[in-house]
Amino acid sequence: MKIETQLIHIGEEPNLKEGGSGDVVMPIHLASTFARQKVDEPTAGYEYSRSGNPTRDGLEKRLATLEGATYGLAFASGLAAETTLFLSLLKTGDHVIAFDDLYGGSRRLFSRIFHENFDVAISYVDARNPENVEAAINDNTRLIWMETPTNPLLKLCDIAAIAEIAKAHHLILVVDNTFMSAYFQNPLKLGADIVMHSTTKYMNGHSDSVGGCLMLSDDHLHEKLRFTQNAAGAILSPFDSFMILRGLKTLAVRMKQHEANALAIAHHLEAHPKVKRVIYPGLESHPQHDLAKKQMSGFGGMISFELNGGLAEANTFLENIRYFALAESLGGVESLIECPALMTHASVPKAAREQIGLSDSLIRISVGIEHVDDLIEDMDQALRQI
Ligand code: P1T
Repeated sequence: MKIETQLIHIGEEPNLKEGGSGDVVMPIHLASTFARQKVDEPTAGYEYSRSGNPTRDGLEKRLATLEGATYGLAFASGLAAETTLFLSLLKTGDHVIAFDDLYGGSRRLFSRIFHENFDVAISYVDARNPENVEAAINDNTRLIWMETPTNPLLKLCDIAAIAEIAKAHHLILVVDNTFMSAYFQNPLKLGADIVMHSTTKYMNGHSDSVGGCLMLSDDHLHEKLRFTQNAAGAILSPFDSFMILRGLKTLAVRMKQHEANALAIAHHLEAHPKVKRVIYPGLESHPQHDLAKKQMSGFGGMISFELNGGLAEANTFLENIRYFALAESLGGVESLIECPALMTHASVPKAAREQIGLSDSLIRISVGIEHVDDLIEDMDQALRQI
């Protein structure tokens, strides 16, 4: 089955068995608990909604299929998925290697909670070069955490090359695939052990649900994650499970349009005299354009750029843009714009931001699926105000 069909049918098959209502859309099962006949007899499949819920099950099944995984697990946010993963697979004294460019909230979770409170050591490395990952491995290393393309600088790491290093050293490789969605990149097929998404972004696609997920095929790792999903309880609600099942149905058509719009805008900005540099994996000027073509089937809808000048020019631009809402988050049908150093990545220490090349005036856009002519016209009028 092709992904366009999986997106619509997997996990949402009408129940035509006796007593089934045949809904063509997954019902929202709001029950917190499920009855049984006798205390010593198993239930009809569900006991308590933290442990398992039919709406969430449908979503988890679809999520697994989309990444070519055996198992999918859904959580209350992307960070809840990350927290569950760390709680399940690490203990005090363990060491994690992470890309030095990550969503600010992921870095805050790793450094401020797991490092400061639980003594998990974290090395942030420039993973564009896989040798930097290998060089950071020590006797306590357990896990490699990659985001590719990264947020917000759209740096890439070679998933297959890092997966080889992880295998050779018996380490778990996790890839945060949020920016590409399951439509444009499938890290498990490139050798990663676990894929993570903030479903808040492209997977749901409409900026109206917060969620996260993990997909994997290893039975042993799955057992640990499933145990913690229930034991720690950071589960996705039935309503949000329904929302993501609904949003996913259009993932393929949305991603194609996000990409087409982003490519046109990236080219337009690159040629604009008031723009200093444009970062988009689909541009030939992106230093890792060849790797992007190799491991992704599209380039996505995220662009970062800098204007000539500095913060004052960036502010004028942000104050005058109309169709791009000045807001955190990404991956929805509507275009969004933000300034990472002051917004999504404000929790990353300034020295760390400077080290990775994240300037205060960098602007990040999440290109929506509006008509691209309107978006370009809007950018041009805001640029004229500078
Ligand atoms: O917001 P939440 O659903 O908890 O997901 C966290 C997260 C994880 N990974 C990546 C790559 C992300 O971009 C995010 C959330 N990012 C934003 C809110 C943002 O504006 O970048």
